[in-house]
Amino acid sequence: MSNLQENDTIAAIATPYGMAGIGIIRISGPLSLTIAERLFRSSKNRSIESHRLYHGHFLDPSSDEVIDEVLLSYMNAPHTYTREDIVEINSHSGPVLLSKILQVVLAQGVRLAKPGEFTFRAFLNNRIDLIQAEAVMDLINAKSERGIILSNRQLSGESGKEIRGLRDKALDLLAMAEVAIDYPEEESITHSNEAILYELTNGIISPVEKIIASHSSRKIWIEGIDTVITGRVNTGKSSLLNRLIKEEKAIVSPIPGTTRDLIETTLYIKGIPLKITDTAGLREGKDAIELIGIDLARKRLKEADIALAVIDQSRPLDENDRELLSGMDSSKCIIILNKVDLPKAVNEEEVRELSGKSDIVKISALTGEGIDLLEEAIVEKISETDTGIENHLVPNIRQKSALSKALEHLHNAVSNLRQGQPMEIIAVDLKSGIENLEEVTGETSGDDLYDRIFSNFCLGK
Ligand SMILES: Nc1nc2c(ncn2[C@@H]2O[C@H](COP(=O)(O)OP(=O)(O)OP(=O)(O)O)[C@@H](O)[C@H]2O)c(=O)[nH]1
Ligand SMILES: [Mg+2]
Repeated sequence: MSNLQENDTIAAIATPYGMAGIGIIRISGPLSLTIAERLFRSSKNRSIESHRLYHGHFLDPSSDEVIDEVLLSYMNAPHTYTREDIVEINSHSGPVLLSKILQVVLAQGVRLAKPGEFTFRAFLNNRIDLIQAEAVMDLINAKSERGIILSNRQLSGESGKEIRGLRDKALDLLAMAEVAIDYPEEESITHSNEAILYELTNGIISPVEKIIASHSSRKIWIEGIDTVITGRVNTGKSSLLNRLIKEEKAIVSPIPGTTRDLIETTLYIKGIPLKITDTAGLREGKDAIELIGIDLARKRLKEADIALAVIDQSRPLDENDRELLSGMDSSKCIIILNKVDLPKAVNEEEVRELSGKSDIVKISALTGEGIDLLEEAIVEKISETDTGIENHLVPNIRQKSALSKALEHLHNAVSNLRQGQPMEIIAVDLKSGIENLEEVTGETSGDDLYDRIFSNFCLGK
């Protein structure tokens, strides 16, 4: 763990910076109540009890001046977000006002909280596991209503239970393997080999595989599908972006090479969030800046979940079109023949031949013709990767990578068992697999856990 002290009192502004009706300052740690008693004067001079809301005034102790009229709550440990004593001050929200209140609080021997530190404490104090901690951020970042449902499932703790259940099964198998190591003469050993094999394959490996496969659903509902518009210069990529988002966001012009930067925005089609990016047209670049743009475009295309490859059907294919079409992965590509309002000059047969199994949709970005069909094609492409959500955990990249490592060890154990290798070897793989499963929930984790995960959280969360 990083050098964060765990027994000091921390505070942060928990609401976004800016002017609004209400802003919240959150304090967690042993000094919380003392601070509230020192800085808050309740309207009816009441003493502060836990889990109640009080109206009153927040004071500057150096002058005894009122800083703001506030509502204050105190929640004593352990029934709180962090499992420590917590005080929350609801004040008016103005940047200067909030930072003044925070400064007064900090002057009482309180440390400014780091991003995600409240949630980190909830994790350290065993109120939540790592999956739940990550789900908090998913919920805040959710890009769709279904994303909210998924995040809440993980937040409920069911996902952690599911993974711990699999870990416990692996622990049972390890115990069986250890018995076989200790009593090699026992007759029941062959029997236990088969039992281990069966349970490993059906009880652990198969559910882990299912969980890993559902990662793609997460991309769809929580993170947003990375969609890139690509194609040679002047084919109408920026016109298409504007048409899809119904806004003049990207510059459109008849001059080839208009777009150079990546133009990113979010688009919803039937409630599905897409992170869509318009890119520089592909050609032998004319100047250094355009070349940089084309490089960025190629890079983004490689990382994309879906590529919309735009061809201008009013012109014959050129080498840039051919190279693009033949290099496309048909599982993630939709070919768009644009400008159908103009006479056709492209050889459609050749497009089909070059693009293999990719879907082809004909549109006019200028008139809007065919855009509905394109949207349907996009939704269909996405649905191909949606696994439906049977299991509770829809893993993020970190969880998926730990699960994949577990899977590798479990597969090793299976093949070693089948080859009749000694139980000692099988036990080694089982142990590693168990460790990887525990990484998912955070039961075993490296020292840099805060830096890797929690430091990306919002301030005050
Ligand atoms: N007739 C017709 N013209 C179109 C259509 N789509 C785009 N255009 C025109 O084609 C030209 C290029 O459009 P852009 O959207 O800037 O093309 P682009 O692919 O982004 O171009 P670069 O950024 O230079 O690569 C503009 O003059 C558009 O008005 C279409 O469907 N029909
Ligand atoms: Mg453009």
